Amino acid sequence: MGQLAPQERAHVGKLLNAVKTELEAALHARKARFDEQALAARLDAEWVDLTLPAPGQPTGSLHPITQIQTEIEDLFISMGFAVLGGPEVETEYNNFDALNIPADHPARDMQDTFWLADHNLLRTHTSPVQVRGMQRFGPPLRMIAPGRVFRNEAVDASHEHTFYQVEGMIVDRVVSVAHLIYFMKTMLSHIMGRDVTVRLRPGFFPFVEPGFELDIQCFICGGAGCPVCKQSGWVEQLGCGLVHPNVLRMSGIDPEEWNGFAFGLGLTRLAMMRYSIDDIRLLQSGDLRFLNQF
Ligand code: FA5
Repeated sequence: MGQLAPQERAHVGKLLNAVKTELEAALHARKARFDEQALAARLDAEWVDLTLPAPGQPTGSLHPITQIQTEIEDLFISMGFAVLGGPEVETEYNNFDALNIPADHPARDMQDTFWLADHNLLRTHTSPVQVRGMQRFGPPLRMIAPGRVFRNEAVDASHEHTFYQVEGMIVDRVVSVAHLIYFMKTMLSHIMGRDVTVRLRPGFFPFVEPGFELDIQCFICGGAGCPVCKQSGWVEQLGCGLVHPNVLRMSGIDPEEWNGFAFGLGLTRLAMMRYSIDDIRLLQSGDLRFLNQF
């Protein structure tokens, strides 16, 4: 403008103003159109059909151990057993003494124990519920007791410090190892959904005599040997035996008149066998990618 002749300035100034106004108007108009288009696109994308049914909550499912526990409970109820519960904090007496494991007995070392104050402990097995069952109901008795147990041991692929067992017990007039085998085969075949082959090995538990470890033939390899059964063809499932007369006597039952069998099944290990889970730590990891599969 400075270089223009004074008489031209007014004219050019007016012209430039007109151009500026026109450009600004065009810019605003285009911006408004873009805004409109963006809004239309958003309304299109975020459109909600209020007539559709609501999507609903995603459903959870029962933990695999709970599923097997429920199946075992239903099976034993159908065979006339009561399902009993017991506290996870137990007395030393119920967990050990009443099961024929006195304070100085080396068998106490078989189960590394979380001790609490005043001769209490976190129960190391479900066997103290045998004691509670016998004392509460007396003979004849058919009971199972599923529950959580605790051991102060190093965790690895097949050992947890917190795991599940199912205890079982019959006290009646004439109970034999044949009865025991029948019930164990029935239970394990039911859970595995097929006939299982079992074998008994001598096993020491102070509360049974004779005592056994019961193995099932590995159904992952059919007995040929694989990593799950450590190439032996057999997998240990439970301890069992005929109830020791001292155990009956201590709970006020006359062993001359009554006898019985008892078993303690590792429920966590059974779940691993049924679902071919190769690491026990997965079960209590809380990992939804694992749990969603059940
Ligand atoms: C007992 O606990 C006995 N009370 C079982 C019993 C009951 C015997 C009645 C006779 C009569 P044991 O310590 O072997 O026995 O454990 C029983 C089962 O629990 C084992 O076979 C195994 O399947 C499981 N188990 C033991 N320790 C662990 C662990 N750290 N993690 C996972 N499962 C375990």
